[in-house]
Amino acid sequence: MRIGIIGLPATGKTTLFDLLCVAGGAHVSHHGGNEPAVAVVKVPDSRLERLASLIFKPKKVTHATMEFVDFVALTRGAGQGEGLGSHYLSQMRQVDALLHVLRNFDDPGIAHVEGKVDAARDAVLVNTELLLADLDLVEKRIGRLEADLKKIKKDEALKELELLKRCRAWLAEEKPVRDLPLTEDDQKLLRGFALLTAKPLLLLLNIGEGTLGKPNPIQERLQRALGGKGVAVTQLCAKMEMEVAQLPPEDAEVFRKDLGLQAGGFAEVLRACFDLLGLVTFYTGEGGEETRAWTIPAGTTALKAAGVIHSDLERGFIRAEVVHFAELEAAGSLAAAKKKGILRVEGKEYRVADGDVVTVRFNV
Ligand SMILES: Nc1nc2c(ncn2[C@@H]2O[C@H](COP(=O)(O)OP(=O)(O)OP(=O)(O)O)[C@@H](O)[C@H]2O)c(=O)[nH]1
Ligand SMILES: [Mg+2]
Repeated sequence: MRIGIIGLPATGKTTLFDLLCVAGGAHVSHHGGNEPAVAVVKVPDSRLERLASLIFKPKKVTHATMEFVDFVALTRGAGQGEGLGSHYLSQMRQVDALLHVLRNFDDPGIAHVEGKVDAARDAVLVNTELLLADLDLVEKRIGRLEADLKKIKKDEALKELELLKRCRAWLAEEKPVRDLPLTEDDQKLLRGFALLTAKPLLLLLNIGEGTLGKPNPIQERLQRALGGKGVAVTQLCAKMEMEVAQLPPEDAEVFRKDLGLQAGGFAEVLRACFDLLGLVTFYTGEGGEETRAWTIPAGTTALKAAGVIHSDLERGFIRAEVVHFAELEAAGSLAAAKKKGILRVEGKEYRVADGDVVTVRFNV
């Protein structure tokens, strides 16, 4: 899964990106030039660590990962092709979700492009640019389809045209496509366009050091104004989190308490991304070679989950042996879990749950 970090200039996008890299032990790839940097971040996971140290004692521990892209700032007009940010709109379409960093800290030394710090206004401003970018794309496609339809009438093209016209009307009312009621077929058809306002959106308030631990009325305001299906609001002090992330773990703990930082701000951002994308984690570890966390959409069947591990496991699937992490931890080992009768045998259609420890039995 790939998350695009977006926002106005100097809101803390790169500070957040660096935090994700440091705290998430990321491998960063930067192709130079004008390409945005991409970090493959390890998802912190205490269950995985406990499985490894207490149950499986493997040679290798592999965390689930999530990718983050540090995009160039968007500015007013980007949706209509102005500014540097507009060059990246097509790359922004390639991500699975958008993480919008909103400046919510005062610092007289750092100018705000819009003059004054106002996170609620910025949320709407960037939203509008995304709406305009989508509207532009939809209109261009409508134009092309109408030209084609003059030459030959095709049912598929007519269906697409009708759907795009619905999108156009919706966007023109300044409503994001994620809120447009769509059938599954419509969704499939639209997926190819990768509309920005159809993507899940995480609004992240980058709060000032002085407001740590205090209630933030803007968070609630944003939730009310923009919240809804596929939108989440959270907050973090990127600068302070970055400082804490660079400390040895023991000192970091003490610092967090003193500063009133919520437990693991970095982990919470990742948690919010997981929830927004409807993802869950399952684990494998039998055999002792590797204990590993895997990411799947909630509701994935055991057969498809097996395929995420390896296509051979899906092809030759016989059954899955499943026990939940908490039960396995209490039992102490897979053998003990089996003895207690809590190791379940599940078939292809079983929906893997968050925290399941799974062993796939398969024909080679
Ligand atoms: N006081 C304060 N300053 C912050 C905070 N987060 C970021 N900054 C500062 O804001 C400035 C901009 O931060 P960046 O992370 O570079 O912002 P950006 O959004 O990547 O900026 P551009 O890529 O230039 O658009 C830097 O000087 C940061 O140190 C914060 O939480 N509090
Ligand atoms: Mg930056």
